[in-house]
Amino acid sequence: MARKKIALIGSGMIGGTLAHLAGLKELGDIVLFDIADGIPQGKGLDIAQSSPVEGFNASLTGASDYAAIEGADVCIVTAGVARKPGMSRDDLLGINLKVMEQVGAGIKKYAPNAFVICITNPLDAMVWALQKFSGLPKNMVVGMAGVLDSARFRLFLSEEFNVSVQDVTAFVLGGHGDTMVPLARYSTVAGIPLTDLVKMGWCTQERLDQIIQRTRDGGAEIVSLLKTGSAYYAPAASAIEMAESYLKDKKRVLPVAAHLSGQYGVKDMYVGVPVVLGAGGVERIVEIDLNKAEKEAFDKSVGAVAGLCEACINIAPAL
Ligand code: TXD
Repeated sequence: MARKKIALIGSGMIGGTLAHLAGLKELGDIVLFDIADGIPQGKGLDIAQSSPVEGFNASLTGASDYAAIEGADVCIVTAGVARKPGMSRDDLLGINLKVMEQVGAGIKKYAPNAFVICITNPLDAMVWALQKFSGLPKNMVVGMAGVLDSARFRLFLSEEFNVSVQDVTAFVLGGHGDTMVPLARYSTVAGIPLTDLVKMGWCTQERLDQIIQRTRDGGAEIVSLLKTGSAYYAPAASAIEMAESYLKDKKRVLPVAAHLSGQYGVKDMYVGVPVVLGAGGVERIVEIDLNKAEKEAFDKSVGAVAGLCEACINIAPAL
């Protein structure tokens, strides 16, 4: 069986890390693409030279021509500008929307059958625009944010409770950003909901609220430490988990930015919800009951995403 082909559109910090992880996991042959000629070629060659040492088989090539992504099974999009300190995700909107237009055209022409994972910020608006610019089926275009946000929540909880990260599951809904909705009653330690753990005295509600806030601010915390860019190891690992579920038809239940057509009362928008990811792309959207407070928080988050989509339409009326 021929190897799968993975196209990484954008070969910056996340793109390079994606290439390294995809190689180590032998997910397929990898094409790095970027407009900065030399960067994708250099990173591809460097990672390829690690393959004899690590013992993985994959071809890694770099390109600055979209023809190189022809026939890709998966495209992971990080192309654009990353946040600098003091810059919000929304500041990026205007610049990155133009990038999505080019990327969408490239994917439409050369990889119309691919499963597409968008990472570029502001995430929920960019994945929405990318789906429209590319014209690919809505179930084949998703955004990565929830896996990362819930990984951050899981790490902070595991440190608080002094238990393995493996035994902590977390559930985060809504848009990627300050309005994301971490759901305590659906997040657990070995199946015990956080709401019960508070009753059991594992931590106070106040402490849990602090952890939730730190999760919401998780991206900004890294930006303020790095000073020259945003997070890339955990975002890359999160997107690779999604790509792997598609390529191996694992049918993982993961929080992703998915196209909603009425679910959760939302129409024609991309918002973070739990979905089943398999060979059919988004095979199912998991719709859970929300209580009043959760619904309010979710609606607020959806409102923020809707505002970003409107801002996109003002810039690009064709959307
Ligand atoms: O949870 C999430 N979704 C995120 C999103 C978590 C962390 C970072 N997130 C966003 O990912 C971040 O705000 C950025 O919008 C993207 C990519 O972050 P990265 O850290 O990889 O940014 P880099 O290192 O600046 O890389 C971007 C590359 C860079 O090499 C540019 O030359 C290239 O994108 N670029 C382009 N490639 C192709 N085509 C065009 N038009 C283009 N413009 C820039």
